[in-house]
Amino acid sequence: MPTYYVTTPIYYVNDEPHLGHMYTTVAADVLARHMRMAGYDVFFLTGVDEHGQKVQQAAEAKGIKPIELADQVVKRYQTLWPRLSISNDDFIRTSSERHRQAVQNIWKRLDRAGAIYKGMYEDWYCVPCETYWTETQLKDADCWQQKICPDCRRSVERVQEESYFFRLSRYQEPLLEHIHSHPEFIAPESRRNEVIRFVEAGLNDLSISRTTFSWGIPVPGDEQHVIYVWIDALTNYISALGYPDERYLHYWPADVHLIGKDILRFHAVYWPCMLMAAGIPLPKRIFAHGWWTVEGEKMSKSKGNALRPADLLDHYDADLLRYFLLREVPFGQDGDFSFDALKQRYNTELANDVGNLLNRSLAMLHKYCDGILHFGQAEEALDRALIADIEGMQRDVDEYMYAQAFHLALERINAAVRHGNRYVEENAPWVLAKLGQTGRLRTVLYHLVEALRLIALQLWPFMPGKAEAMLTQIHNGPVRPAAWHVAREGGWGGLREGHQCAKPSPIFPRMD
Ligand code: ME8
Repeated sequence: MPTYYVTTPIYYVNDEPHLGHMYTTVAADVLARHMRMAGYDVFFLTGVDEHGQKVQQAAEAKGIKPIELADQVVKRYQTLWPRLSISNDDFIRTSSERHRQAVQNIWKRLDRAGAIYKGMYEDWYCVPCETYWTETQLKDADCWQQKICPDCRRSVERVQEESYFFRLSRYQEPLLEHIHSHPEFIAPESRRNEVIRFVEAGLNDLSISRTTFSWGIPVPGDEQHVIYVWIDALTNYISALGYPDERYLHYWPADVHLIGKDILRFHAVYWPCMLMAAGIPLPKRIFAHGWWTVEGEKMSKSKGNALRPADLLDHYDADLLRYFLLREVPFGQDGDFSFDALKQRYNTELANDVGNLLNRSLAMLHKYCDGILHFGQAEEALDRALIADIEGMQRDVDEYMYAQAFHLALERINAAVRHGNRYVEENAPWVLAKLGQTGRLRTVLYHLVEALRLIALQLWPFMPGKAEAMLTQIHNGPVRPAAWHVAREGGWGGLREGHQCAKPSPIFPRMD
């Protein structure tokens, strides 16, 4: 069975989960579910990033130990993800022993390759981003006067300490060569160009250890130093797979690392260079999605407008939130979360289109045929067009998923739903019933319900709960799509002659 490995970033435990964390994790879940259904042996990883100065400072501010803070916040993630139907196969904590061993191992491997040397770091550091900045970079970004971070625009601090360095500069040309020979490596295109420009401007060696705080993984053989949190964090993608044990190669290299655009440089520059130096294959693809604002404003703690998924879930269905996040904004672009837009999407696309198609189809099946499906008579052009569209939907959605074009996948499914509603109008089953054309009536109802079944199957990765509810009505009993494969259950004609469907009950009631 082919494998498919998808990851989310591991989230810092200095603060609670917010909308951005939920976004990447939902996208990864949709991909994982789709790929499992497409027949892949999928590994879907998420987790938390526990080390570093930022987490240590947040713990100090609360008067507790970093590990105590981590233990508290990790619970928030671990209780949140099931509420959002996240089907991750593992959850990595960077404070775990398996992770520590992997990080120290990769450090030794880099050292043996001659990619590490000791020196002095005398420049700037942004704690919120856990990023080093040179004076020149601050000046180039117009941040020198205020001494602020070019990325997050918060204060940077001066750091002067002994440090180990990674010979990043050595990998400038090999990295460019890799990016050019693998056009799919960084997506979307605009982000790829951004990385190329950054690398072409020249890579400086990277400071990869700190001595002025202690919350991290010690450098092997020099315990005064803790390993730079990004070297530590990036290694999660292989530590969770069992690295350095060879079994990590079952899923590695990753098929896609899903990340936000804020952490592109770490994933598309530092990580591949580290892997090249260590002689480990590079991930196949890195997809950097855009950022959400909320009701037109940047989310921030000080404004108090950071949306917390746990609060959203107290008021909105998990599936609706999942649908909205991936439907509203093309993956890769920035977008705005607003409650009006959420309601609008739901009422037009789910309540009116999908919900209506299911309700009216099952209601007519019960009214005219006691809820029993019959093949009816020979197919006509309208029926063949519907089948072709459903099969086209399956192919297109699959293609869009490989490109992480979630919004296009949903648009394509919605187009099939609209076709279904058009098919109802074109065939007017109520007229067929009146005219006593039972054969044709049965054909039409069969096509509607079968189309709905295959639409629900495509919707399942996006809205597992709602799609299961749809399938439960169609199948008239409990279903387990998690165990289904499109190649087996996804073919047209799966519903049998004489199959009894359940009575419709509203799955997408209108929201006011
Ligand atoms: O960066 N819109 O963790 P983090 C969309 N630990 N997505 C957003 C967002 C927004 N407004 N804000 C955050 C870290 N995100 C590191 C990662 S990986 C080896 C280490 C999402 O807790 C987005 O995925 O700051 C971003 O990349 C991630 O949250 C950063 O989470």
